[in-house]
Amino acid sequence: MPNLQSRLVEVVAGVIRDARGRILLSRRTEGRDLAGLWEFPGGKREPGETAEAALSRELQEELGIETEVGAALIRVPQAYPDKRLVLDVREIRAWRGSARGREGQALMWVPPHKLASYAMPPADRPVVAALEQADRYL
Ligand code: 9L3
Ligand code: MG
Repeated sequence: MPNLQSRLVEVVAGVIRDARGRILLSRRTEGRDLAGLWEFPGGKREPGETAEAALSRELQEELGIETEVGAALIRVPQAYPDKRLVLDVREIRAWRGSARGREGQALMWVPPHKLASYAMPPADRPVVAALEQADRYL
């Protein structure tokens, strides 16, 4: 049974698109949890930080890009044995710089219809479903 008293970790992630409409995935490096899985880039929000500020900071640290954080796409709760995580996913409205894996991680620009074929952390799966839903009605 999930322990409702367990630690709550707030994580922010971004949907970053290039000029061709492809979406950026980042591969989690060896030696961390969920290593080898492809995720929407982002990381933990620090105390006192807004979600927007946290996401811009994480994307600068991990990818070396300046970003304008846009609308909320989806919020995914995920229970782990030792913690509860909430993944707060935002659209990136604009960005500049050239994205590179500044922490040794591989990056991949993926056409939206191919996102589902990448192995992802469980919290990122509903993000793909939300994007499919959104893109279908564009
Ligand atoms: N996480 C899941 N999906 C994502 C991101 C950015 C993060 N798109 C999970 C993996 C870790 C936790 O959130 O369990 C914290 O992320 P990090 O600080 O290890 O990147
Ligand atoms: Mg991270």
